[in-house]
Amino acid sequence: MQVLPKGLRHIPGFLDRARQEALVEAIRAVVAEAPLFVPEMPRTGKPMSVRMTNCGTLGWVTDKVRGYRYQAEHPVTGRPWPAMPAMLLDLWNTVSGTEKQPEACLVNFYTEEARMGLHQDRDEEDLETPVLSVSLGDACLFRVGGTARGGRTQSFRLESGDLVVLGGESRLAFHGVDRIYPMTSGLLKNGGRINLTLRRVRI
Ligand code: MD3
Ligand code: FE
Repeated sequence: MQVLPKGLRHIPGFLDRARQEALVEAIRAVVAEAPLFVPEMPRTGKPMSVRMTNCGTLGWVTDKVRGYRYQAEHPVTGRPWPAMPAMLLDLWNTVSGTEKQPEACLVNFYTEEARMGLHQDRDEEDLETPVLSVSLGDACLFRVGGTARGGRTQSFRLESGDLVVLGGESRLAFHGVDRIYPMTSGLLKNGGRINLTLRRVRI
């Protein structure tokens, strides 16, 4: 019985260690310009356990009052997001299979206690172009189900250097991160996990 949604492509170990290190350096430069912020759940204001920032022309943000949205400015500094590093655009053009270019790269930083609950990504106007996910640092247990909440789910590990391309039906699949496996990668000096998701937002 099929559980993995059609169109989900997991590419283990796509990035070698040198490219992972180069990407971490590029993300450090992004974070220096656009500091990690604490996202809040809409309405309740409950802080999420993952810290975030973005690069590209648009970034995904959320707070108690205004909820989930894309905007061109950092929610704390008010400055435009840093440009998307060329390495990420190259990666997108190698694996996404689309001519459209990504506008947003959401940077998620997980400490060992951080989690991400099951959700769909549907704040984009463009729900057809694939999403590209890049994992760096400690491994995680990733969970993905179908396009309806409450269906069967399947879990697998995402390791540093893995890519996931979410095309086709999988673009609207429920997914989340159940746990981080501490000390499973030496890539980040102080441990933790970084996930990058590249997205096309506007049609
Ligand atoms: C399946 N991030 O930022 S990446 C997110 O590991 C997010 O930080 C997780 O879910 C993380 O929204 C999961 C893999 C992923 C990303 C986007 C998807 C899976 C997806 C979009 C649709 C379906
Ligand atoms: Fe998501």
